[in-house]
Amino acid sequence: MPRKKIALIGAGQIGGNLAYMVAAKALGDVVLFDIPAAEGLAKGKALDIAQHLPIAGTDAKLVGTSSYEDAAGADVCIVTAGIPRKPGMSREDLLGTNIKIISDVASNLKRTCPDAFCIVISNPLDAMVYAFKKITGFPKQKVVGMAGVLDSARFRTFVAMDLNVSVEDVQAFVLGGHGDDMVPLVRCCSVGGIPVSELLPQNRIDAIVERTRKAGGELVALYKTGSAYYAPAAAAVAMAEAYLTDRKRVLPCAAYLEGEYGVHGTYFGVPAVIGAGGVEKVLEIRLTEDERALVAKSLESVRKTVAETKL
Ligand code: A3D
Repeated sequence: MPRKKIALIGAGQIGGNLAYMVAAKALGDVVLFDIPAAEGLAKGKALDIAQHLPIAGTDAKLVGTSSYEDAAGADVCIVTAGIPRKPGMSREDLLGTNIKIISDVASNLKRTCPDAFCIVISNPLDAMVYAFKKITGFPKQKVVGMAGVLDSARFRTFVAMDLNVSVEDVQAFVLGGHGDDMVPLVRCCSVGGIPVSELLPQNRIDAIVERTRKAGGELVALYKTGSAYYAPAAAAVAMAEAYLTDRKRVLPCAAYLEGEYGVHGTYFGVPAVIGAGGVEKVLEIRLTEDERALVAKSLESVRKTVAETKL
């Protein structure tokens, strides 16, 4: 069986880490694409990562390129093309620049990778994945946004840090758009099967929820020159792996909704089953009145940003 081909569009901070993780896990061969001005960066990272494989003990072919023809026929495309936030910026501030970049990427992938499972990471996430789907016309099962896996991992990390327990034993998920009004669902967070509310007082839970919502900004303030990249790359790799291995993992991600959670024609963060069919199913849960109000607020923010794409 030939090795799978994974095209990474954008060879910046997340793109480089994606290439590293995909190759180290031997998920497939890697095409690391960037614009001609950054072709050296793409070629350099591809070569550098290839040289670590004899030590890692895995095989993958890596190509750095600025030609979409090298990405042709990819099984998975992961899109990180676009500028990241700098201190003081909101994700929405990126829209004007990144919508042009996503339009360019989408029209090229439509031509070269019509059968790929496409994971969009560029911000503002919910609007960029919407634009990508609109321009490519790819089916909703094949276009998904990465945000929920990362936001949920952040929530899990903060709970584990507070309780001094293994991250592996903390389960949680975050619903809604990838903005500061995302909805970490405390009711669904458990530690070794025990509801987190049994283990932490409300004020500490509230602080964790707030830190989760602002976790992206916390890293932007620390890095100063850009945003998070290790955890975002790992989150997208988990999604790609679920697709390539048909694992049917339940992963929160930005899925195109057609009635689920009462949402029509918008990408929104929900728990989804990812397997060989792509986004195979959206899992719906009943929300409390308070949760519904928070989700409605998040949806309003997503709709406002999507409207600005004018698509
Ligand atoms: P960065 O290191 O700047 O890499 C972006 C790369 O995109 C650069 O190498 C650019 O040259 C390249 N690029 C620009 N225009 C094009 C184009 N037309 N075609 C192909 N490549 C192009 O940024 P990064 O990797 O840190 O972040 C990438 C994106 O991910 C940003 O928009 C971030 O805001 C976003 N991001 C999203 C999350 C989510 O959870 C959704 C988390 C972190 C970052």
